[in-house]
Amino acid sequence: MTMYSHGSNFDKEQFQRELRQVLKSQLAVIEKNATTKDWYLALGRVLSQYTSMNLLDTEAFIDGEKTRKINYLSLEFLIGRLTGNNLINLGLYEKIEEALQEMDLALSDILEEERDPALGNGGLGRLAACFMDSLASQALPAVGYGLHYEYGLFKQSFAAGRQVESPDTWREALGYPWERRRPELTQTVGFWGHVEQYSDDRGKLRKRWVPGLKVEGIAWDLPVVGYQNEITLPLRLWECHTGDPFDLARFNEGDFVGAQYPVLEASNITKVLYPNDNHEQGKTLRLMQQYFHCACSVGDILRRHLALGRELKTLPKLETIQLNDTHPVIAIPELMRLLIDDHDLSWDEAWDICTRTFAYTNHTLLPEALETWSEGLIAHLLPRHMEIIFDINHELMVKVQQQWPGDIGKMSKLSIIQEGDHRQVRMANLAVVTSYAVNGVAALHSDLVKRDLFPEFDKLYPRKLTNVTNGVTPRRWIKACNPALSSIITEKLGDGWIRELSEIEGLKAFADDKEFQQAFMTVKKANKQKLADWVEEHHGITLNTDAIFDVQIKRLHEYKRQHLNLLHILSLYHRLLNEPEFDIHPRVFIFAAKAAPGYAIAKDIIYAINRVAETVNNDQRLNDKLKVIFLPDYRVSLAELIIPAADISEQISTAGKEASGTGNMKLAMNGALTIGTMDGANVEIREEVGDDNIFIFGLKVDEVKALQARGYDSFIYYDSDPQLKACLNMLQDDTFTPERPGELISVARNLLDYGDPYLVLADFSAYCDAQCAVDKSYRDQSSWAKKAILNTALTSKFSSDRSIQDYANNIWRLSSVR
Ligand code: 26Q
Repeated sequence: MTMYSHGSNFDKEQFQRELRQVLKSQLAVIEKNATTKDWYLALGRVLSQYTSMNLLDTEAFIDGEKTRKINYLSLEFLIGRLTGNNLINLGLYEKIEEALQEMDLALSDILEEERDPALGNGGLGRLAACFMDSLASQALPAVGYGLHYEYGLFKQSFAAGRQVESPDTWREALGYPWERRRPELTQTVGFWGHVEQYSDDRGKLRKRWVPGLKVEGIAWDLPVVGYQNEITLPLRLWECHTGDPFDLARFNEGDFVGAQYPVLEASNITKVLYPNDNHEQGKTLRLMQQYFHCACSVGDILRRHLALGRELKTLPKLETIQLNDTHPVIAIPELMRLLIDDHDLSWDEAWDICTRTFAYTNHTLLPEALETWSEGLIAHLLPRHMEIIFDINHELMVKVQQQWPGDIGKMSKLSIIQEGDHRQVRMANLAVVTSYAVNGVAALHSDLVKRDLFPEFDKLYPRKLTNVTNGVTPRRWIKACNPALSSIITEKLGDGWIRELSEIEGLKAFADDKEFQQAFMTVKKANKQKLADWVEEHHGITLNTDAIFDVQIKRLHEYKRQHLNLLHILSLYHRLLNEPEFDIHPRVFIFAAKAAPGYAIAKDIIYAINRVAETVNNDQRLNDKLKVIFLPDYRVSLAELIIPAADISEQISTAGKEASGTGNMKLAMNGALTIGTMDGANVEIREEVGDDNIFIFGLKVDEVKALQARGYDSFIYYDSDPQLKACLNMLQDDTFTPERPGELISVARNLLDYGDPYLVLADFSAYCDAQCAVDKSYRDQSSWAKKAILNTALTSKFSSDRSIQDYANNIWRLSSVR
C-alpha cells in the first residue's frame, strides 16, 4: 500500500511543503494573506491526494478478490465533515496538528471551516454513512452508491421563532476538496420514449426500450477511510448532466420549444435533496432521481463485473446489492431489463440472478412513508420497467394462488399493483418479492415488520424476513466527537475499543470507583462547558452547566413527540410558578430539529417551543431553574457538539413508530441516560444497560394498539388531569404570545380536536413521573455517575461494526478481505 497508510512514514517537512505548494499553485493565495478557510481547502486537497491513492489501491486489491462485494445503494449519505475524521482514521491527526502548529496554524480552527455535506435527511442517511465507515474499518469490499446533489438538506434559521429554509451550498465556490471526478466512469441513462419489438440477427423476437431522452451520469468519488488499516472505499455519487437538446427532435417533432421541457426537467435531476423524512410525496422529479441513481449504479456494477471477464450468472456470487429502504428499488426492474434486453438472458435466468443479488432494508412502518408510485407515471417515464413490474407481479400472483387458492383478498393485499381508480405500484412489495433477504432495523421493528406489515410474505417466504439492529460508528461518535471521554477510556483500557467496541465493557469494573466517577463527571462537565460557550457565542444565551442538560435532537415529526417534551416543560413552568413547595434541580432543555418545509404542524411545534423558550428564559421568578433552547440548523457537526454534553437523552416516540433510532445509541455511549418509551432500539438499550440505568415509561406497542382499537379519546385525559389541562390551556391563551393571543393554538388543536394521532396525552402523566424520577436521581451525583458510566460501558452492541458483522454473517455471507 501507499506510504500514507498509518501515518507511520509521515514526513512532516514534505507535508508542509505540499501544503504551501497547493495553497499557492492551486488556490492562488500568498501565505501571508491566507485565511483559515484557505488553509482548510489546502489541507483538504493535500490529504485527499493521499486518500485518492489509497482508493485506487483498494479498488485494484478488491477487484482481485474472489469474495462477494457489497454495493450499498442509498439516496442519502449523511457523511458529515470529513477532514477531522479522515485524519483520525489515517492515523495522522496528532502529526498534522504538530506540523501545522509549527506553521502557527491551529488544526481545530481549520477543521471548523468545513461545511457539513448534508446529503441526507436524518437517520437513514446517517446510518448509511456509519455503515460505510464500518465496512472500510473492517476491510470489507464495498462501494457506496448515492447522488451528488448540488444542494443538500436546506439550512434552517429562525425568524421571530419560525423556521426559515435556505439552500445548502455545501461545495461552496471553490469546490469540495475531498471529492474526485471520475469521467471515465460516465453512465448514460434514458427516460420516456417507448418499447419496441424487433427480431435480432438470429430471428429471435426481442424487446428494446427506445428512450425519448438520454442524460449522462458523472461519477464523483469520496474516500471512506478505514480506521488505520490502509483501506479506502469509494462513496460514488452520481451527478446528472443533460446533453444535446437536439436529441429531442425525434422525441417531439414540430414543437421545438416544448421539446426542451423534458431537458429542463432532466437537468434538475441532481439539483436538490428532497427534504422529506418518513413521508413520500409522489413527485415525478423524485422518481427521476431514483431511477437515475439506480441506472448509474447498476450500470457501474455490471461494468465492473464484465470488465473482469466474469460471466453474468456469477453476479449473485460476487456482488450483493443492498437497498437502503425502497428508494432504490427501481434497480430491480433495471437489472432485469439489462439482463433480458441487452444481454439476451431468458426471463428465468434473469429472475434467478436478481432474486439472489438484491437484499432490502425496511426503515419504517408508517403508512404515509411507504412508497407507492402511480402506474401511469412509471409507464410514461420508464415504459419497459413498467412491463417488467407487471411480469414480476404476474409470477407473484401465481405463487399466491398456489399458497392460498381462490383467496382474492390475499391477492389484492400482496399484489405489487394496488388496484383502484388510479393504480399504484407498491415499492415495498416489489422489494420483498425480489430480495433474498429483508431486514428491519431493530428487534422490535423487525417483529412488527413480520407481524403487522408483511405477515403473508413471511408465510410465503419463510426465513426471508430478519433483523439487523442498527449501530453507529464509535470512531466518529466517541473518538472524534468526545476526545476527553476517549482519553479516560483509553487510560483505563488501552485503545483497542476504537476498533472493537466490546472492549469498552471493561469500564464496568470502574463504575463504582469514586476516582473514575469523578473523572467521568469532570469530562461531562467540560463538554457541557464547551457547548455552553458555543451557545453563548452564537446565540447570546447563558447556560448553567450545573443544570441537567436534557437533549432532544432529531427530525421534527409528530411521532417523535417533541410536543410531549414541550408539555412537560409547560408543566414544570406552571408548577414552579404556582406550587410553593415544588422544586427541581435546574434543567436546560435543548432541542434541535429540522421540519420538512411542507409539514405545517411540525413547523408550528418549532414555533411553539421557541415562543415558550423566550418567555421561560426571561422569567426572573424561575431563578434559573429552567432554560429552554432550540438550536437552529441541526446537522452532524452540531450533533457532535451536543451529544458529548448531554445528561438526558429524550427518546419518547409513540411505541411502534420509531423503527430504531440511532441518536439514542450515540447519546447512551456518551454517558447520557435515556428517558424513553419501549420503542425501536430503546428496547435493546434497556436490555443492555439494565432497568436501573434507564428511565422507561409509557404505553407499550400492544397497549397502543388496544387503546386505538377501543377508540382513543384525548379529551378524557384533558378533562381528568388538571395538570395537563393547565398546560394545554397555556397554549390556547396568550401566555406565550401576548401580542398575538391564540397563536399557538394549532398545537393544542392537534392534540384535542384532531384526535392526538400519536397519543401524546395518553403518555403525558407517565412521562412526567419518569421526569420526576430523573430529577430525584440526578441529586445523587455518585449514583448518577455510575449510571452514566454503565451506559458507556454497556452499549457496545450498538457499534455499527457489530451491525455490519450481522449483515456480513447473516445476509451477505462474506469473509473479511484480510
Ligand atoms: C421518500 C419518498 C420521496 C421523498 C423522500 C422519501 C424519504 C426520504 C427519507 C422517506 C424516508 C426518509 C428517511 C427515513 C428515515 O430516516 N428513517 C429512519 O431510519 C433510521 C435508520 O434505520 C431509523 O433509526 C429511524 O427510526 C427511522 O425513522
